[in-house]
Amino acid sequence: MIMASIKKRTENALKLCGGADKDYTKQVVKTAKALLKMDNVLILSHRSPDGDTLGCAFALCRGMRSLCKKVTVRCADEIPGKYAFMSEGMEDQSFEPEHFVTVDIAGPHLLGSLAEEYEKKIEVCIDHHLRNNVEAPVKFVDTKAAATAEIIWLLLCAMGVEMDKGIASCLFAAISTDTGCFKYGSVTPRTHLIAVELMKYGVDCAGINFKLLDEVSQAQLELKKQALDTLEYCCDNQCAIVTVTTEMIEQTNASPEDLDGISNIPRSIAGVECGITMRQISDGWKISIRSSDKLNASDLCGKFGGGGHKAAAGCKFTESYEDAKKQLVTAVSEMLK
Ligand SMILES: [Mn+2]
Repeated sequence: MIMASIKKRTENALKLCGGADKDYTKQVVKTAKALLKMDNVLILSHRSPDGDTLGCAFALCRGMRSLCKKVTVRCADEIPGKYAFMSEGMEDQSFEPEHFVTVDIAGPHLLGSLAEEYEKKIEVCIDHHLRNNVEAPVKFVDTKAAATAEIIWLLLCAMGVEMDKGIASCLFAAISTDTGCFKYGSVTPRTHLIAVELMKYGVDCAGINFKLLDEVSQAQLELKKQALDTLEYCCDNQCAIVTVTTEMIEQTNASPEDLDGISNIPRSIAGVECGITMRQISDGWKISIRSSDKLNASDLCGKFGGGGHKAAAGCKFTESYEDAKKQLVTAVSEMLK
């Protein structure tokens, strides 16, 4: 009887956002069922948290709490202040977690400092990244979802959670940030149809979009100014590189979230198919790639042990700046041939 209603609710939700085949429906039902069985749940977000991982975590947490479950969210890194609205009004719950769910996490290393504690305990993994290597008995990875939040919306509907403004705001923020305000190639009719459903609950869409996508701090702008001075071109101007050093970060007093947005700059230049941002970290260089259809960013980063999406991916180098750059540029020029 309960199973039948999960299936019915899943079908209704899928109908609202463009439909799906039998296998997909089954996957939603299976994952929703696994979540419904759990109590005392810990939802894990990825390190350097973004709008998607946090929006998913808090939406799922709010939804499962509304079903009278004990649920909380954890992340290895501090949650930037601009996302504070997501957990607003939520009570602290103290309990010993028994079940573990990851959202928007492509691999155990993305748990950051929490990896050791939880990587072997994950029961449900919900994600949309191309190369997902999380080990979990229930894995729902939909690489066609523009944001993991699209999947969370389906799951909450399937679970019979009553949507409210708090949940809808988390999910809208997640989708909007992961799609650059609905402008990336990953956006599908389903992305918009789900946003329509969320807007019905009075989400302050303009406010969220401004806060999360447009607003900059003075430190962020100052850092951007300095980073732009490092801009250089290669591969017949089809590749542009921006560098952010530790010195720049210290000098401008920029926080990790102030780095957001810089990685989109090189790719935004006309004629550039691959934008590279090289950021100095304690043990080397953290690379962010943004690319056009001409180059698969995930494949490029895969060559160096990283990964991500077709148009946005990342990897890390422990080599010197010049070495790292040389390896990257060689790989890019080969891929652009
Ligand atoms: Mn995501």
